[in-house]
Amino acid sequence: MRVDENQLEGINKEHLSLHDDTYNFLGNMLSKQGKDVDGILKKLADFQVAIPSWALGAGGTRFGRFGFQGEPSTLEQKIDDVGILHKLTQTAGAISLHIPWDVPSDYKAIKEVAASHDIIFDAVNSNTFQDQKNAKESYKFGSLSNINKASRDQAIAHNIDVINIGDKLGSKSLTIWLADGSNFPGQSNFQHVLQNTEDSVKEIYKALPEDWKMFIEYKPYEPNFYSTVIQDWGTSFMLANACGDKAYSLVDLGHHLPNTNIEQIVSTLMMKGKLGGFHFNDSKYGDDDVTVGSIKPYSLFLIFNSLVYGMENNPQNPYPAWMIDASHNIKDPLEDLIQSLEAIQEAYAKALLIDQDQLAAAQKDNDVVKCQEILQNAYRTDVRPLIEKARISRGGAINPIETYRALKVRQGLIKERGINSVASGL
Ligand SMILES: [Mn+2]
Repeated sequence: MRVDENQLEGINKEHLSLHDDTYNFLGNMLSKQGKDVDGILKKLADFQVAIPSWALGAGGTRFGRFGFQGEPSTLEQKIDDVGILHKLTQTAGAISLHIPWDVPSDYKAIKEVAASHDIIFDAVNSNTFQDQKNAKESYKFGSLSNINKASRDQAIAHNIDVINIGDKLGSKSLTIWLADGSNFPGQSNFQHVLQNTEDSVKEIYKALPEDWKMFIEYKPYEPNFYSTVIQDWGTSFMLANACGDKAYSLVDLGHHLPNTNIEQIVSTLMMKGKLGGFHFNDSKYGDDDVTVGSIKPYSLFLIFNSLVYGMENNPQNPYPAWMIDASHNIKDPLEDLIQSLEAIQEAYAKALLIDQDQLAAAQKDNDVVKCQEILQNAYRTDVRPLIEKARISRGGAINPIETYRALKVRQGLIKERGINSVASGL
């Protein structure tokens, strides 16, 4: 199933007059404020977010999973789904594979499918949070931190396999997230498990190709409920430093305790040149993994303010690898992802409207009210016509959700794959 270009253009024509009116109004207003509208449009059009291969089917909770009809059941079909997202939004030009859920059987064929959709392979993700069939060692009591050396060695070997698989696809980075930790006080020695983890990630780092990066993700709790070995950005940063220049921290928005100041963490990591990857989602309580921007859009905007500042002022930090890391329990996964992509672009566009020179001047004067006005003026601007403009400049849909529904994409997928297809993974 592919989006038909003629049909897409036909639907765009119906929306074009309203788009032109709203865009002209906004564009004129921003130009009068001295904004570089063309520069902002280019940044928006260039911004690409990877879609993880495990997010294209229905997610679930530990209480159950409600399937979604027409789910992709092969890696080819998952790439096709990202192709649909990319065609409509022009923002999803990459896929992030999860190994071993999505090991290609025919690398050449898989690369061709991706290229036909204009999609590249972003970071590859290892999995040492569950035992695979026929695995010799168990991760029940940890992987890279396990007190048992054989388990650690198996987890190290798996990560090296993942690098080799990614290398064949053109990926340039490995993301490590560990479920390792303990459920009860006294269960493990904090120093020993951290030392084991450091030794293990250093072993994996040795196998990293010269032009690759390694991202170390952190999370405060879950699946372990007493302690997590890589619990916060400081631990991740420390491990990345222990490995070397190609190792970085990865910030996942859901991996913080409530009310953590994530925008400050982003600033600190970028100042130190160590923010390598970034996972988008939203949450109310914990690692809820719901649609980006659905609960705390202002926080997302403040985080983007730090990201934009870092991208413009911290040449020591590489351009971050962006990915959506969300789960779709009750929505059509593709519609949910379109909503997330829009929310990301909206927060980015608003952050790009912040006048950094004015803000610096107000900070210098300790004019607290002015500082807040500058941020909130940007936040209160309805930037959607800018995003539409960036999207259609690349051949995308003016209104992706409406177009997805008008084209009856889900119905087409169900016809192609059946109502009972199940996506592998979560
Ligand atoms: Mn994540």
